[in-house]
Amino acid sequence: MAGAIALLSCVAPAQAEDGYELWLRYRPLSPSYTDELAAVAPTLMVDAPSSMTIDAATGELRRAFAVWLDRPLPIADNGAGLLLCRVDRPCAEALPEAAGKAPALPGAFRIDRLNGGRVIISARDDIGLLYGSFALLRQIQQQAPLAELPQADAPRVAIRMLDHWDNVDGSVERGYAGRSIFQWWRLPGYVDPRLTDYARANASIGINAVAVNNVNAPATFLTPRFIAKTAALADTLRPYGIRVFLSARFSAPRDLGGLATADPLDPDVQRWWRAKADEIYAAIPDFGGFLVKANSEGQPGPQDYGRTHADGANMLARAVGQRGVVIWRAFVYDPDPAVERTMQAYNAFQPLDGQFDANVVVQVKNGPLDFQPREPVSPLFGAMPHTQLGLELQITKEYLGFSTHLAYLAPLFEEALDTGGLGKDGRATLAEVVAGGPTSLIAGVANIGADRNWSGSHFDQANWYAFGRLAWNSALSSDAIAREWAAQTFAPDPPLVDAVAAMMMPSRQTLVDYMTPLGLAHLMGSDHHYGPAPWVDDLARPDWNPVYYHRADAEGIGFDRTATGSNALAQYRAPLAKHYADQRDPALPWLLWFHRKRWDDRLSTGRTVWDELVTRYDRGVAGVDAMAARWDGLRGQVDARRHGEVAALLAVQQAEARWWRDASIAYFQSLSKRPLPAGHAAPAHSLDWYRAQRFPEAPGI
Ligand code: GCV
Repeated sequence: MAGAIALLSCVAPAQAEDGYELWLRYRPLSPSYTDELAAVAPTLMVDAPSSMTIDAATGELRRAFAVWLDRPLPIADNGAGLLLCRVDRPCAEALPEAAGKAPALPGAFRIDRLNGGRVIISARDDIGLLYGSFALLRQIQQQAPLAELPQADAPRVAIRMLDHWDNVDGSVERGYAGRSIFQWWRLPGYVDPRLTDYARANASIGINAVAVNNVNAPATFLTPRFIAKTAALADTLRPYGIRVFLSARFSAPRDLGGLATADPLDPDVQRWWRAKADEIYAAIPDFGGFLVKANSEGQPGPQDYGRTHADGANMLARAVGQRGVVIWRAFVYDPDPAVERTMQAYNAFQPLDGQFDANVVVQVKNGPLDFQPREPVSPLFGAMPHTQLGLELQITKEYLGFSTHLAYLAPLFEEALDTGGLGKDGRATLAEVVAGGPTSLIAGVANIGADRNWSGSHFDQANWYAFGRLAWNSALSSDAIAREWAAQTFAPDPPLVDAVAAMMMPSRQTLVDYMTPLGLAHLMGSDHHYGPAPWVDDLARPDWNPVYYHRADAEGIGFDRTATGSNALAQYRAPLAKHYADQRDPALPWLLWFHRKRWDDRLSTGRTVWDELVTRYDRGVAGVDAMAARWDGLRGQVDARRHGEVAALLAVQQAEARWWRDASIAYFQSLSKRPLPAGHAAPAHSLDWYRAQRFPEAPGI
């Protein structure tokens, strides 16, 4: 009977699914592939000292193989089956010469097939065996030919981290997938079993660190009650190789400790933090360290006492000592709003290069502004050679349509990681700047919540997945990641995988086209960042207003950041500055970010700036329509529930892409006074109508 069910589910993918299992679905495979698999893995043998991480690895292998083989995978003391081998054990004699030799960050592994038969996963550490197990399962889920299993892999970056912006009350800042998964109120007594699934998912893509609370942090998270709660989380995540971090409020010595100051040079303050770190390490021996947002958007920091970011970071780093790291965010505002917004972080941090302790990582957002649909990279990546810089990406789509728009972010991440002209000699890519040492870091602001499907939409799971895969290995291509995700998430059926990848790959550019074409940025509604509001001009700081960024008027549009304007370009090293300054076709994505143009200036496309803008808005709308049509064509090939949920969100996106296009054109046309180019329709409503829209229910504030 079980066999009949297995066969059925191979041929009828229309079984209802809710997305909870993410990419770890382990559905039955084709009968011929299953036969081959049964021949190479009749049993599982483990040659490694017992540990919770080894148990996690064997548990995951047995969970998957039980489905594939339609019987439990027996654990054997010897034999010819699948072997998990720690290279300091006798099993290593069977391994190829290279195994365990190359120095690498923890987590490196090999998968070998000996004499064309037995599959061996080997590693120097337990976490490598867990990662190797997940890599094997990933290959099998895609029905990769068994001859293609052998591989050697190692992470390029030591700390591959999710930053949760989760609050004490269970809400999530910029969260679009429900409440916090951490359920603070029930901790530490009750740990939701879901957190083990969360840990499995993270480990399967190499994520090994988690900041569990919002960077806008109250000191509450440093109280004994919350340390106990965090310790319970750490216990659950530890078997999967995940260390917890806490966002720390810089003023905690005052807020909790009753001190009169939080001045980092004050001895009492330093003692308070050392005692606090000791208290945390007593409860969580592998605590990762602190993540800090200081002197930014109202958060306290060392500048409140006339001290520098380095003074603040080093004081905390000394409290943590050798036991962990301090991740200090470079997302800051200059107190003087007259300084051009995109230059502020560089101005604040570049002069501090070389002043940070060895266990401080300065975490820099990918762009100099704030997670826009497209930004140039932050110039800091080319300007702090004596500082360990970490990269911060945003997985939750604060500025990219929340969880209702389909936008696959791997191309955005890849574009940033592959940007060259950085590092100390101006010849490194961003990926190279951040890779390497024991405190190398790539962090992503999580898009995870208590929604059944974790991310608010099925396709947003791909952004979590792609983040982990690229943090592990930035050389992977977005397309390859989309394909392996689609095969595991839907089915390893090549035409289906082709169709899903073809939807995903252009989706971010499509969104750029209908929201922020040609290098425009920060045009979203105030506070919630939902929908278009390019007209907003009344917020307290000039650099909070969309009009500050697009600078459109009767004459033209765009921000002159060249030498005739703010000269932000000068913060980049020469080759990259030259690339960004280019105004010809491949560089058009940056055009209005760096240049101010007249409406009638002619571009390398042959169109005027005005006509090009309108053309791109319409290209974006057409792109969403194409995506929806492609998905419609997959009806019956994807289970009905997930198909219907994705289709419903694509319909929302179709409507909202039109809204973005129409509202933006209505506004810019009120300034340009130019007619729409032939063949492009007028906006559906008046500009006043768009300006009057209000969304008190929009999430994320
Ligand atoms: C956590 C942006 C977001 C804020 C966020 C901030 C940051 O401004 O809108 O919600 O705060 O970035 O990264 O600190």
